Amino acid sequence: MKNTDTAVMSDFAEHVAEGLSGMPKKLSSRYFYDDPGSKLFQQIMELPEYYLTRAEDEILREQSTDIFRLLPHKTHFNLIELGPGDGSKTQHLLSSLVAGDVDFTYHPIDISEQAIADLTSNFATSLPHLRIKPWVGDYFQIMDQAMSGNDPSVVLFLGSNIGNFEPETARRFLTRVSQLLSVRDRFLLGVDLKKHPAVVEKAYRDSQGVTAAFNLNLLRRINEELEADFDLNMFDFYSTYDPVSGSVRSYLVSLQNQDVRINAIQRTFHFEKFELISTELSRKYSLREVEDLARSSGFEAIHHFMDEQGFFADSLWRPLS
Ligand code: AVJ
Repeated sequence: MKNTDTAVMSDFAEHVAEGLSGMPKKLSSRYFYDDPGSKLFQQIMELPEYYLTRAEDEILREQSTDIFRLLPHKTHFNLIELGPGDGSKTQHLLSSLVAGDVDFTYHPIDISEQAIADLTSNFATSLPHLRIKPWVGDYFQIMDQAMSGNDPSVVLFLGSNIGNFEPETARRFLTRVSQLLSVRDRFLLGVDLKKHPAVVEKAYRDSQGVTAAFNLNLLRRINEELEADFDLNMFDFYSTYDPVSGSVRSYLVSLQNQDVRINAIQRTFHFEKFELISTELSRKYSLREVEDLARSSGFEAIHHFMDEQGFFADSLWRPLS
């Protein structure tokens, strides 16, 4: 391959080349969310085993006035959401703020242009009075711009998306957020809590195989976007939960000795029979760990809003300086 070709390689191509060259092989769940992947995730949210979405929905539906009461702002503020997806997570909170005549502008920020377009058109119908300024791009660059005026901000990072980060990466990410915020700003973090391990295990190994399809979709995406020849029948999905660390780890398993060609990067990769590709971390925290995470990233946890079963927390944080 010529150097000029490498220079124009997409992020995705580069990621795949690097991830499949390493030992052990890995691919990041960051790339799960192309259009078919986002549809599969929407199906996951409806699964009886996937308690996360319903638990957080319950919190944001039943406690949005309590949440709002703890926000310091009685004048116009920016409500900035990192990675809103299709907006279904935030719908309840937004509609109760709109119904309460609260003065705010909603700034959804997503890396997916499609996600932002869908969310914007959904909210145009369901919440016509919502003042919305949608953004596509890098969270930190855009937060900086969205917060540039004089108004205070509330930043949302919901849905246990933080769970996809290794704890150290989570801390670095949250520290960067705290550095952008001032003392009058607030941060609301959606965290999936440690609970009976059997409940967690089932949520990531559903009986309909949607979670498996969600992971396998990554190989289909590589086939389509990078001209590869993964045989999806020759890979399986597997996940484990370690209740001590709170880590659900997901994998694709090669079911035979096989070679896969990826034309776009002009590489062939060998997979041993039963070799794993690591795909996702979905980390669970205890409330103690949430508070430690807040403190070690420049925040203080003010209040944990929880569902009835204590499965999930939306934790409200204030920056320390
Ligand atoms: C969207 C990252 C919160 O980790 O629970 C669902 C994605 N993976 N089932 C999660 C997911 C498998 C989900 N997050």
